Amino acid sequence: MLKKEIANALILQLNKEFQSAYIYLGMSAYASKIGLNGSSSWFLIQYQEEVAHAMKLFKYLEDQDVDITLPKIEKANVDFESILDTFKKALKHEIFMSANLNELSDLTMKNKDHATYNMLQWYVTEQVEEEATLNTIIDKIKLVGDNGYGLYAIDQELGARVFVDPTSN
Ligand code: OFO
Repeated sequence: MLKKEIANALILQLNKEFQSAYIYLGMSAYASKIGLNGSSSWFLIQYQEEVAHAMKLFKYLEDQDVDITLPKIEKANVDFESILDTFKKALKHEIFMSANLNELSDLTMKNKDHATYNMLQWYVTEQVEEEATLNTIIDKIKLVGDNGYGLYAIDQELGARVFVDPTSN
């Protein structure tokens, strides 16, 4: 049985995971609009990953017999300055998510809720990987600058990403 404060915080995190998915869907739409289909596909896979993050939390809340509520999801942006700006905003968002997950971990530690703390460490580790991946993409895009062929090559590379359910391991 979860403490009310922890159950409510997890419901908020569930909402943020769905919000993240929606944010990436917007980024996918933008990339497609400017003709970067590989980047668009990369963001679409990121959308699927975030839905998987949300569903892992949903399942945990169900297993803990929490009365789940589903707060509303805010409008997502579909306009960015460039693909570099899009990936920079994605990184900024993931840093925000990491901070949220750290706060949540602190809360479970304070409440000696070991089960929830353990469950959250999966997310904390996942965040390190997500931030590192985005940093690498941003560095590559910065490296090619205004070189259209370079950007095309990066876009092709991003388009090769395939969806692997991150919660399946
Ligand atoms: Fe990429 O944020 Fe979920 O956890």
